[in-house]
Amino acid sequence: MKPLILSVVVILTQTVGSFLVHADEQSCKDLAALSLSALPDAPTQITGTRFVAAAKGLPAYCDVIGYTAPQVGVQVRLPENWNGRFHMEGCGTMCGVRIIENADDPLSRGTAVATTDMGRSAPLATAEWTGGDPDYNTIMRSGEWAYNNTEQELDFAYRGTHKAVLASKAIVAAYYGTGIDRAYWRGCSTGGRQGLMLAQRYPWHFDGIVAGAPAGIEPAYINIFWRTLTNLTSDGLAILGQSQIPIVHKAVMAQCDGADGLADGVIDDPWACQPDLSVLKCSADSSESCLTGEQIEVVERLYAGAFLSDGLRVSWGVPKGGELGLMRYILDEAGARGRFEPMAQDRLRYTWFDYDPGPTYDAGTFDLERDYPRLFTRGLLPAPNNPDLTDFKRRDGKLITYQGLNDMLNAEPLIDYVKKVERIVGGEEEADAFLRLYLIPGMNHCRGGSGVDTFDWLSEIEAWVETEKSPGTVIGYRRKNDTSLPGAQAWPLDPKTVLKTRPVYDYPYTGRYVGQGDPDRAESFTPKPLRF
Ligand SMILES: [Ca+2]
Ligand SMILES: [Ca+2]
Repeated sequence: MKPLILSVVVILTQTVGSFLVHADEQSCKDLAALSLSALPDAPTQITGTRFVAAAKGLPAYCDVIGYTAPQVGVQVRLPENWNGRFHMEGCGTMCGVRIIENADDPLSRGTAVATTDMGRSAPLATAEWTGGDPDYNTIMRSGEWAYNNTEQELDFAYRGTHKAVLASKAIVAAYYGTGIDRAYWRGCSTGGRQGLMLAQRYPWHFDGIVAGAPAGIEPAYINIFWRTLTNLTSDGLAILGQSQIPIVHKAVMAQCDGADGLADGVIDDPWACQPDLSVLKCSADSSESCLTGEQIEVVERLYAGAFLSDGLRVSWGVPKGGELGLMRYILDEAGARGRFEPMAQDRLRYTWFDYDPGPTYDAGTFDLERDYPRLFTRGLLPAPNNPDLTDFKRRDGKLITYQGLNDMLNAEPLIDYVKKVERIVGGEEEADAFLRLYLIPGMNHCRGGSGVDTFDWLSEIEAWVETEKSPGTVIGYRRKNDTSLPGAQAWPLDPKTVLKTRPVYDYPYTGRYVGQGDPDRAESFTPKPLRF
């Protein structure tokens, strides 16, 4: 191995000499000739470079695309007047795309940014095809790529991200001719999963990691199809209808929203809310906005979560206040044939069983008792559930994780995970030195919902890593007409675009309205312990 490593160092050193620290058109053009074929563990091919002039709040930068073996797509943007930081942006769902614009905010600050497709790319219907936004969803939510494809599943699980980090860092170092000062990861959902996986498996890659709503800590997160499954009769017909979900939500909000001190559409502590569902029950003279006894039993099961017959919990319940998220899983009206959310169906067909049952598999045939224990070879591959972060801590790494309390992916597995980390590193105080968990009332999966959903996590993690200023209470924002992607907004926010602010606290606290003052202002809230 030694000669190979040495030869790469020589290649990099030679290349470095011909590049300038500041980006310019010629050095960007020259970068296309950079040979990284001998980069250990990540033989890399640059497939294109282009120099982009300063515009729209972004500095001039060199845009680089390429791949690392076997076919992990990488994109890197190298700004002029580089600040020495490297930032990598996570992906979402089943990835397969590179949405590097999500890292525009660090790029605007002079940070070199990168992202990866996690080991597979598919032809993207770009804006020219759709007449609007690129159609990322079709690629990101389809699972056919994983059909009998262990290599790419391994890349999706963790190897692809690791290789993309190696490739991106090598490109940054070669271009600027000097090493990276600080490296940061940021992502949510699958991006949060990537972040935790990096802290667990490759603790030397990043100094600071922001891992939002990490997917799959609960291995083979069956809630994405079990919620459909538990709503089916033995004939496969939907019991609770989609149009009844808002009725349930309204009843829960009526009982729990104001009970936390402020009727603002947000339940501050979902675990403190124990709604009386009998108010929903149809009586002899009731209207359409009521439920049958059988439908109320479904709602009770949905809140309780899934268990095996020996009492083992295998999935968590719908968060109180987050009921509208069920409309993704209960797609049909009562009595109609129940259909499964397509990505949930694909997970079962192509990613979780030892032998992919393939395109004809019907999630409706899943038997919890028989089939759940069969998901623990492949289903565990992408699970970021190793709580031993000792090495990441020893390297002085910092980790911020967060999740919305209305998230249908459930905050409970993340809370459990953080508690396990605390035990392993020697208690809460030791964990406090490198780890923060924020739970955000009213927020859905990564963003949206009825609460605040916009945070400057990046400034928090950079300050923690670089100045030892540890994050305390963090201010969340809800913006007017918010359609932009997470991370793409410029900081500080224009106050004219802010609808309201609220503080979020390190776990186990939620915010409670103090009883006076503007309920849309962070100053009007005080911490209160959550019931979980
Ligand atoms: Ca409330
Ligand atoms: Ca497979």
